[in-house]
Amino acid sequence: MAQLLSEMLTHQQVDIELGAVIGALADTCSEISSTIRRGGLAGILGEAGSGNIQGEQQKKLDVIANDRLLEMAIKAGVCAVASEEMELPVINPSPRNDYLLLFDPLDGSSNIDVNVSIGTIFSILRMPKAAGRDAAAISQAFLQPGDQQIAAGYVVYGPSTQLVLTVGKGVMGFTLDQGQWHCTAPRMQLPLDSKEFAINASNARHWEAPVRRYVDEMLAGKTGPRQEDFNMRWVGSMVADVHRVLSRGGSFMYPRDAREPKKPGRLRLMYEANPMSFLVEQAGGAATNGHGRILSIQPSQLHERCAVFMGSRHEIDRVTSYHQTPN
Ligand code: P6P
Repeated sequence: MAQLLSEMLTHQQVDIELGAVIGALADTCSEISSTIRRGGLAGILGEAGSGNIQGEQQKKLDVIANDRLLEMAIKAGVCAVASEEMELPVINPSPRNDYLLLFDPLDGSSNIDVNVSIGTIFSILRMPKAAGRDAAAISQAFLQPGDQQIAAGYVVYGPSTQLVLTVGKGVMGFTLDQGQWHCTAPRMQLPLDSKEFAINASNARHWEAPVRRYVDEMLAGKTGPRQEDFNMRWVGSMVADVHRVLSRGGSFMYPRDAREPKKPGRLRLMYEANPMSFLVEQAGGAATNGHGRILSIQPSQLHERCAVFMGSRHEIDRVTSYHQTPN
């Protein structure tokens, strides 16, 4: 019989407080899953009629998921919460631990109304011991490199609802059944090589030369320098694409491009790229911004963005090396 989330957390000797926060988060995602599955019947599709800090139109489910996760986090006693949907962190008036929780409550929400997989992404940091407990100090405390994460994961609301989690001791996968999370993948490992890549190819004319070279060589297939045929996927939901990469290998890319040259990329560092990079590295893969490890980036703003290349190590090493060689 597959072990439950609580049993796996005990088995991995996870601190009881941290286990309690992860358990509460997983339970809230179970509730979110039930709401999503009712779709139009629950009156939760469509726009919320509000915008977020990213300048994006919020979907009703963005707001519902954010509010439920925020309520959970405050009850679980975390020190403070940051979200893609909230400009500023929310500081817990009655913290019971020194965890900082960050999340993208519903990633890929543009897919909600067309019934394509979406997900919740989360990252857990710890308040530095020396940091003050005033609002300014707590807000500043979020700005830690991804290597400082003590836990990270996502829940993908797909044909089945799955939780993929790391506490720094490998990557575990769980499947939801009647409110319980059953461990169905005790140790997810990324193949070093793959013949599958994910990128939004409609942006090709805006890519930088190293990205164009990397993708063109794969498109050339057996007749080109790679002498292999490749396959392409693009769901338009990071959680779905990265879950496929973690499950069977491949590369997931969202490079910076010329559309907005001042922006380092589209995806957000703190609650998208960092948690996914922690998972990918823990599963034996690699994750860079084209020039260095994503987990080494020192953030300067809570909602900053970065370029993302992550997946099978040999593929990410290759595309990153192309950024090192002159045009
Ligand atoms: P595009 C969803 O909005 C998201 O942030 C990621 O989940 C996804 O990988 C990406 O944007 C899709 O972007 O430009 O293909 O719509």
